[in-house]
Amino acid sequence: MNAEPNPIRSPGDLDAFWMPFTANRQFKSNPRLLAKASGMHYWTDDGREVLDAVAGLWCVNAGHSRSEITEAVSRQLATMEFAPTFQMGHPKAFELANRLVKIAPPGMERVFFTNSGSESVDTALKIAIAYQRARGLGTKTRLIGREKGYHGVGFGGMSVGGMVNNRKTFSASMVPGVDHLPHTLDIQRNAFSRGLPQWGMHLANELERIIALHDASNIAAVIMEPISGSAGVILPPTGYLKRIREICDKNDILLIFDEVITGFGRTGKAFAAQSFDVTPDLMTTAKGLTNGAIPMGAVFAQRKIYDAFMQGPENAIELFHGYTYSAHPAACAAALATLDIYEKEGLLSRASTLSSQWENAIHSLKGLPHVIDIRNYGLVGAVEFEPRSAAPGARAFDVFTRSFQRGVLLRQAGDVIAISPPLIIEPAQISRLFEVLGEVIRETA
Ligand code: PXG
Repeated sequence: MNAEPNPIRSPGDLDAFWMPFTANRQFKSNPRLLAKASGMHYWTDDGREVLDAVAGLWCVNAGHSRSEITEAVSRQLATMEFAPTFQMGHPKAFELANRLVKIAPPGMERVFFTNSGSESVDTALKIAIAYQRARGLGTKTRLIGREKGYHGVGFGGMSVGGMVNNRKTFSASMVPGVDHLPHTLDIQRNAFSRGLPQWGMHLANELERIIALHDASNIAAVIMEPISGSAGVILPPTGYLKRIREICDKNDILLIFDEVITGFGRTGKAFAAQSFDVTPDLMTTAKGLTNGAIPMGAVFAQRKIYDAFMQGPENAIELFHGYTYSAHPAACAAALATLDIYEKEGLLSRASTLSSQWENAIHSLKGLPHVIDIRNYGLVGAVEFEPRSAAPGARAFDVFTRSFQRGVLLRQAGDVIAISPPLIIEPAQISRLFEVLGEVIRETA
C-alpha cells in the first residue's frame, strides 16, 4: 500500500487548516505529517516508520487500516451511502445496536447513535434530564461532573468537564446548575501506584456534601470517566466508583460513565464498567466503536430509562434529539466490521493478558530524571514529569517530539505523557516502546 501523493509542498499550504487542540503556529513552523498507516505503525510524509503508542487518539484499538473495515465501508457506500434514521431506518443500525447490547454491562439494552464523543456526552446529559422529567421528577435537572474531567467540547460536556483551559474562555457561557466533585489525583500519597491507587476512596463522599447542599430532588445525574484520559490518566482509587454508585442509588440520581476512551477493550474488558464491576445508568462511547475509521458515537442506556420515555400517544416523538448522521450506514458498517475483529481476535480482553508486562515495563522508568509519577491500568499508561520552572508542559512536549523523531508516537497533556497503544500490540513492541521512551527521558533535561 502506497501513501497518497503529498499535496503539501510549501509552508503556505498549511495555512488554511485551523487545527484543533494544536499550537498552530508552532506546528506549522515544524509540521509532523502522517501519510500512511498499517497495523501498529504510521509512516510520515517523508517515509519514516513510527510506532503508534496512542492508537491514533485512543481510537484505533484494532490497529490501522484494517482491510475488513475498509471493505465493509466501501461495500456499504456502494450499496447505500446514506439513509435517514428520523422516522425511517436501515437494517445495519438495528443490527449494530443489538450487537452492542450483547457486549454491554448488564441491563444496558438500548443504544442511541451519535457521531463523536462530544455528541455522545451532550446526548447522555439531555437523556438524563429528560428521563427525570418523563417520570414526573422535572426538578431533577442539576448535573455533577468532576475536576479534571474531560467530556468533549460541546456546551454540555464542557460545563460538566473540569479542565481549566477548556473552560476559562467560556466561563460566562456554561450550562447552569453544574457542580464538580474533586478529582482523585494525589501524587504525594499515591505516586508510582501499580494499577489502582489505594488512597482516595473517601473522595467519593464529597458527592454526599453536594447532594446535601442542593437536595437530591434537584439533581439529575453524575457524570465521570471511570479513568480520566485527557487530564493525564487519572485512576479511580480502589472502591471509589462503587461508593459513587452507592450514593447515586441512595439518592435516586443517575450515574453516567463516559467511556469514550475506556470503552472497547482499553481496560481489559469491553468496558471499564465491567473491569471495575460498577454498572452505570448511561454510558457514552465513540472512538474504538469504529476503530476510528468512520466517526461514530453511541450512548448506552439502561432499559428502564428508555422505557420511561415510551408513554403517551404512539405517534408522538418521545425524545426531540438526534443527528442527521445518527447511525450513518457507513459508520454502522465500520462498527460491525470492527466488532467482528474484536471478537475474532479476542481484543476486548487482550489488555488484561498484556497488563502485567505493560505494568512492569512502564514502571521500569521509575527513577529516571524528573519522573514524579507513573500510572497504569489495562493498556493505559502515564508518565508524569516535574514541570520546568516557568515552563509548564515544556518537558513533556520535548519528550513527545523527541520520541516522535525516534519513531514512537505518544500523547502529551501538560507534563504528562499518555500511552494507549492499539490492543494488537505485541510484547516485543511494548519492550521497544519503553526502551525508546526511557532513552528519550534520559536525554531530556
Ligand atoms: N469524553 C471523553 C472521556 C473523551 O476522552 C470525548 C468525550 C470527546 O470525544 P470527541 O470524539 O468529541 O473528541 C473524549 C475525547 C487525548 C485526547 O489525547 C482525548 C480525547 C480526544 C482527543 C485527544 O487525551 N478524548
